[in-house]
Amino acid sequence: MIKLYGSPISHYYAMTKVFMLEKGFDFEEIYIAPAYAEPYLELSPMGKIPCVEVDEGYLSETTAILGFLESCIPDLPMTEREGFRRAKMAELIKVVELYIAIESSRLMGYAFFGKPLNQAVADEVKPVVTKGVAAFNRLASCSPYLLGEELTIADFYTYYCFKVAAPIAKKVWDWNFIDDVDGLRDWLRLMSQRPLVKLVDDERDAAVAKMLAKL
Ligand SMILES: N[C@@H](CCC(=O)N[C@@H](CS)C(=O)NCC(=O)O)C(=O)O
Repeated sequence: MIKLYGSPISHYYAMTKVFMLEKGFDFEEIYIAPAYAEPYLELSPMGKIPCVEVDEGYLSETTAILGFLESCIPDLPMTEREGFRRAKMAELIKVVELYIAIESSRLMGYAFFGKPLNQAVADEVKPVVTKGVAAFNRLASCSPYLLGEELTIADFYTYYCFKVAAPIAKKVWDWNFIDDVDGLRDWLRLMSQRPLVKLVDDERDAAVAKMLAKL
């Protein structure tokens, strides 16, 4: 059986778990925090969560994990099948990852964990995220899903990245970037109403509340 390593606090873990549930995988969850020592580096060479253990070996990096899992159950497709559309899906995911998620996460300590704001970082990140959101607005159709009629990996990936990036932008720059993307609020509502997304969101909210109570 596939093993999913990580913690429900992680939004990357949450998107992987939701995807596995939506695809109908049978899997076991194994709690682990990010770790930068052996033996975990054997599983996840950057020490990050999540990672999975499948028959063929260990796999880390969420987009790689989702891509592999998608190929295991092709009869419930969550990837664009036609080559160019598949590349457009990858383009959208890259924009979210590189210019919105990773950049805004540099301010996570301030937004969520009471650390002081590093104004220099905030000033550096804002123009990148601004361009990222504008690019996302060009690429995403939100009618009703990000790439149109079909639900794809991009929907799960973006939903969880934005659940973290949007509150960061609000706290740091008082900027509600969700309102800058046509149809995004309706898409967020649509995604959040999926029963399996609700389930994983509730688990993550509870785990985050528990962690914050300990700080
Ligand atoms: N690029 C990685 C990012 C995963 C990631 O950043 N996970 C966080 C938890 S949400 C983590 O492990 N943080 C510890 C670290 O960055 O060393 C992926 O796509 O899986």
